[in-house]
Amino acid sequence: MVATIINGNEVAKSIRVEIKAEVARMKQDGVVPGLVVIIVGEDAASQVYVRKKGEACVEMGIHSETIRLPASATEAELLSLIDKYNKDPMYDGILVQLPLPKHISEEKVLLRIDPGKDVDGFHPINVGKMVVGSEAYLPCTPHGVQELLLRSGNDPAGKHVVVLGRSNIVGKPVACILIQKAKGADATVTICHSRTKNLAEITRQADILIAAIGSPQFVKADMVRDGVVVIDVGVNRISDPAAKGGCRLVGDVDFDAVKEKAKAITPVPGGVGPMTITMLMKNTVQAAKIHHSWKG
Ligand code: L34
Repeated sequence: MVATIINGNEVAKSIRVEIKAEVARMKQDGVVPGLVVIIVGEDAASQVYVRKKGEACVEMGIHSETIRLPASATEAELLSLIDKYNKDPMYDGILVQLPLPKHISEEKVLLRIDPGKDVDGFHPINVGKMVVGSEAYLPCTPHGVQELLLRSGNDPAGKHVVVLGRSNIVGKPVACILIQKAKGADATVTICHSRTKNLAEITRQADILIAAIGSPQFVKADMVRDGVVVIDVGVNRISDPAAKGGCRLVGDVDFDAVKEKAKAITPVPGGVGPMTITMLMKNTVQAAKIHHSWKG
């Protein structure tokens, strides 16, 4: 079997058309969604992602501001900046790009964001709501993965989903979302990680394999069964003398080999990444609707 390529850029584009139209209608009623993105330090990949978030806001008609703090910024400075935006009614969403420098506590920072403005869905209140299945801002990458599955015709209901990775940003929440008794979920989920024994035996049982470990081209063809659907969340830069700039992006999956066996697979770039940004736009618009009691 040679896989269908799930085009994340195309799926993201069609969702953005919906979001943009909705923002235009909100603006007619004087409601302008606002997002502030805070980045600390110079991490090159984070800079790219944050730039893309700002560009997407412009495209959607969402008011946005990006605050860049030096890596030397203190935890207290960051916390007081969050306090300022918690109080500012211009902003419906606050996002602090991760990872943070080591001297700043991620836990403290995420707790400080008003849960009603937590468009990343990382505040423990929103994580708790997600776990019990009540209405909450869902974390952007896991929610994007779910949308990609649905919009590519791969409903996870009743399927065996194997998740590689147990991070708070992707592995744990994606598993949590897909086991819910809900439309677009209802999967049987296995989570694998660095201490899992007989990993390939488990991944070969997957109907849907979600790779989120941050290890370039880790998933090889002999680790999947024929007809698997593969969602590759990894974004890794590897050196490649043939590529312009001397490096290129690859996922956590050995794409060229695995696509020969899969039914469908996401590429990197152009798979999950654009969906992450799009779900952030969706959450920001949702926050504005709630803050302004806008019913449409
Ligand atoms: N707070 N921190 C917070 N929220 C998030 O949702 C994120 N994440 C992850 C890292 N830290 C975060 C992102 O924004 C990962 N992530 C992210 C966002 C966008 C893209 C990838 C990861 C993306 O647009 N990827 C493009 C390629 C970009 C490139 O050229 O480097 C793609 O097509 O995959």
